[in-house]
Amino acid sequence: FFKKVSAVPAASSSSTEATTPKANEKIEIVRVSPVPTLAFPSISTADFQFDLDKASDIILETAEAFLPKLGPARLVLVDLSHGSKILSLVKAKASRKNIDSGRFFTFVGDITKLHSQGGLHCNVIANAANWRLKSGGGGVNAAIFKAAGSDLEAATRARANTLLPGKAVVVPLPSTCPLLNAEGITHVIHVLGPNMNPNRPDCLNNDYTKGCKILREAYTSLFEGFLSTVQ
Ligand code: AR6
Repeated sequence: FFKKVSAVPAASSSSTEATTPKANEKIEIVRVSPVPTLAFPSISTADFQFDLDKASDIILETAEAFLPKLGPARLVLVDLSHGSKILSLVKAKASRKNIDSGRFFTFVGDITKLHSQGGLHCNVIANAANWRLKSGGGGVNAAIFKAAGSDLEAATRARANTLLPGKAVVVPLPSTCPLLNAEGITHVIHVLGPNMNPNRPDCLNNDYTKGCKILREAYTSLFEGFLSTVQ
């Protein structure tokens, strides 16, 4: 990410001159940091079977509350396919609200390949984790641990061994990590959402009063974790 800066004062150049460097004009190339960006999957709505409509309300509500605290930083909800129901719901609800679409938007792509395949720079990604913070399983957890290699497992262990529903843990990636080198991702934030799947631990048996509270806490912990990487 580079920006071309003209050394000629803006006031002394017309708009045509500004785009056409002269022989005596100095061009200075300065490095500009990309806008801090968190890419996150929809927590709990696939393997954990959480209701999509309720989840979309909570994503919007928590993102809206956090945007003013994040400066220019961006929040991007990601899913694998253009047919994603959660992306459609969030997109439709966001357009009805007064949310800055440059700072909160949806994106279709593999969260481990957003820069290389989608051209989207995200320096932090979230993982819909399991309570043991173990690699494998399915969904986005398996994809992130696979793409990050053993570095993520070691870096995660250095921070935490388990996670409670509604909590998040921020894991900085070591310089050897393939996700950092290939995609520019500096941190993974593991988040554990509420579970409505009877075949997974801590099933809430359709108790959406508890479930919504935990999902709200999960996104709040995630966005707070992201904020800590921005500050
Ligand atoms: N890139 C972007 N989004 C993805 C990707 C990917 N590579 N893979 C899946 N998604 P899920 P959960 C989307 O099931 O419901 C795991 O086994 C997916 O379409 O990964 O919170 C863990 O170990 C969906 O929208 O997470 C836990 O045990 C979203 O990511 C359990 O599943 C979340 O789907 C967590 O279940």
